[in-house]
Amino acid sequence: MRFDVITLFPEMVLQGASYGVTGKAIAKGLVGLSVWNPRDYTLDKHRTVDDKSYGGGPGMVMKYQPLFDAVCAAQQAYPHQCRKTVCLSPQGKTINQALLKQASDYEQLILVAGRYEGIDERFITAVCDEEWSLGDYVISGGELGALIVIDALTRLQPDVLGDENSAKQDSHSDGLLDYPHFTRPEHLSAGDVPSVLVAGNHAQIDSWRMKQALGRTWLRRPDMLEKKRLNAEQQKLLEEFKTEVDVYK
Ligand code: 9D3
Repeated sequence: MRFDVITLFPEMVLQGASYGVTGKAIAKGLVGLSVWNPRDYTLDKHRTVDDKSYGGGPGMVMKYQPLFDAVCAAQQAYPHQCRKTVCLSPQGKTINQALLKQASDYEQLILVAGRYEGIDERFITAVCDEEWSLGDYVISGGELGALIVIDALTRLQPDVLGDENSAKQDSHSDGLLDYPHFTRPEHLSAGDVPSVLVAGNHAQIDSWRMKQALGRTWLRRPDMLEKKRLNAEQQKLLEEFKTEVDVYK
C-alpha cells in the first residue's frame, strides 16, 4: 500500500510518520509515503493556495486548482488500479477500525489534508471519493488525521507487525478493552501484582485476563459490550466480575 498526502505542511506529515512501527515499515519499503504541496502547483507569482469565501464570513477557503493539480500529480506518479482519494474533514464519516480495515486493501490512498476554514466544495464532490473525520472535536487541519490513518493502516499491512502482535490483533479478545498489565517489581507501595499472574498457571492467567477484559469493557464501554456476542464461558466470567466488583471503587 502507498500513501500520498496532499498538504501545505509536508514536513509535519513526513516527520510524524518517521517514528516507531510506521517509520520502520516505510524504511523497509513495506508501505510507501509521498507528500504533495498544493503550493508547488500554484500558477501565480504569490503562490496563492487560499481565497476569500463566496458569501462572506470569516476565514479563508482552499482554492480548487492547486489541490486538483497536486492530486493529479500523485495519480500520475503512481498509476495504480485500485485507488481511493479521501479528504480529512470534520464533515466526514468518523473513522473506526472496521472502516480502516475495509480501506486496507487499496493499493494507493490519496489523503487530502485541509487547512483554513475549509476546501472549495467542488474539489470535495468532484475529486474526493470519501470524507473522513477523526471525531466530534475541532483541530486545525487534516494532517494529524492523515497521520492517524497512515499509522492505523500500516499496522494492518502484511509483514509490518511481528507474528506475536499480528496474532493478538484478531484474537478472541477482539472488540473488548485490554486487561491490566504489570511488570517487575512484584511489590510497590502503589500495590502488588495479582498473585494469579505471579503463580504462572497459564489456563488461570488466560481466564483472569478474559474476566478483566470483560469487566473493564462492561464498566467503561458498555456500548462495545452490547455489540459483542459472548460465549458461555465469557458470560460466566462477566457474572463473576460483577459480583466481585467493588461498588465504592
Ligand atoms: C471552528 C471552525 N469551524 C467552524 C464551524 C469549522 C472548521 C474548519 C476547519 C473546523 C475544523 C477545521 C479543520 N479541521 C480539520 O481539517 C479536520 C478535523 C477536525 O477538525 N475534527 C475532526 N476530524 C477532522 S479531520 C480534519
